[in-house]
Amino acid sequence: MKQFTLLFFSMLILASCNNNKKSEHSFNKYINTGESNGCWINTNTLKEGPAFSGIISAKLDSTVEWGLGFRDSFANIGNEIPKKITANAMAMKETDLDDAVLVVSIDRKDKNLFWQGADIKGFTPNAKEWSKVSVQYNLPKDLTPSDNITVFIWNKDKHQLYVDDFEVLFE
Ligand SMILES: [Ca+2]
Repeated sequence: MKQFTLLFFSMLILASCNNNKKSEHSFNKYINTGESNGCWINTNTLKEGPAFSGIISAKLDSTVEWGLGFRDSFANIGNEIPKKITANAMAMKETDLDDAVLVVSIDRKDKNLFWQGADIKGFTPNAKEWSKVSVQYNLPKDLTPSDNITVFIWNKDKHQLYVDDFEVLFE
């Protein structure tokens, strides 16, 4: 029993980067509620404060240009190359000045293969209210397992913004 338990926990550790439910197409599902981390970048922006879920969200302000994001290779994301990505997040801007961008970028070593940015202000009509930001893109057809995909908030004008329940879904 003890050996079985050890094996089980070893498997959990191996799967730690992929700790979310598998979808029907065998792609992993990634959600960052601020309360826990996975394959996420810029998690130093996670702070206690205004939050859509729990007590933690990602806080972007005049000191933070690169906000919470997700980064991994397609080899880790699923057992085939996905055709489509959906990124969802809850966002709350502090003022109407907000001009941050939800970016989806794919790189092969030093070369950028794909870049799409969606202005968050288009999804957040009112300051100090949580709104859903959602984008969906078809991915290029010639991707390889070693290509990396990054999905992140680019706070290009460095205004104050909170982001919570960041989801990255592949299909
Ligand atoms: Ca949260």
